[in-house]
Amino acid sequence: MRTTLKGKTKEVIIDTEGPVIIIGECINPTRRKKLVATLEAHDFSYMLELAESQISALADVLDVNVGYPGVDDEVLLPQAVKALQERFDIPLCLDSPNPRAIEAALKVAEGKCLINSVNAEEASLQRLLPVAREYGAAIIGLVLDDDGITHDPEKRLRIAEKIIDRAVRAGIKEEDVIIDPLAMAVSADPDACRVTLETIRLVHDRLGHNITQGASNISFGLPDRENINNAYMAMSIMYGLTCPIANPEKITGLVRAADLVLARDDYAIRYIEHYQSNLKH
Ligand code: THG
Repeated sequence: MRTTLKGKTKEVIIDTEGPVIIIGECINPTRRKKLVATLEAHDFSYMLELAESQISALADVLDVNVGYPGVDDEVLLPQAVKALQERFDIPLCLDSPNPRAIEAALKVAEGKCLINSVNAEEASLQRLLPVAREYGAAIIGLVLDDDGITHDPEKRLRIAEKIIDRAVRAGIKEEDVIIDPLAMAVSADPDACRVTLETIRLVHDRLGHNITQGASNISFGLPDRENINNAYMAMSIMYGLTCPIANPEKITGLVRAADLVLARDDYAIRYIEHYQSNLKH
């Protein structure tokens, strides 16, 4: 299955049969005090620097999250999108729990964005599916519903099916629904990663949709997070993860290696390209 996203002109295809696509996570105020401080001053230069460095590290899509307590992201998210699109031709993933912010950003965005995110709560489906349809956006569907988060992978699969079914009935193409299996901290629940990996396998095998997830959520609260993230990322890709939201400076090498060993990189062309681009920096 193929999901196409677009910047102003540039198309990115997320293909369940193709190489892994990297959605850069770094435009996110989590632990980035400088981003909050500069955005509060309506200064987008640091955000643009974060975009630039992620693009150099081979991000294919940029996640844009400008939400923090006290901010009106209905105003800030569209401004951030405009500033990014004036400089860069890379598809954007609009990351906000506020549907009004998503809608305001889609109004000014060029190309075809990814909405991050919709879930199976009735309010979310009713509010966001018509918006996605109106602006021709793709969506990330988080597998939680009005009963909350289940720890049963079969139930998470059924929630994914529900989101896809409702999206298609709202006029969205099936391939424009990317499923998020809900990666959560393994420090809080020893079973968290196993449940999510099994969900990835089920969604891949039975539905064949593209799959995303936050790459570093799982290691919150633990030391030496990169080892945990890398082990989990490799297993997730094996099971069917196709477009992680991650820090490209940390993940691209692993992603290229995973594509190579899974026979998605003939003659190691992309692997070597990344190695050489690293030498230049
Ligand atoms: N699924 C979907 N969207 C998501 C997530 C998900 N969006 C948000 C989040 N999870 C993914 N994005 C981030 C962004 C930053 C960090 C983690 C996840 C992060 N930042 C570093 C830290 O906290 O140590 C700081 C910056 C850095 O050093 O890179 O961890 O799961 N659909």
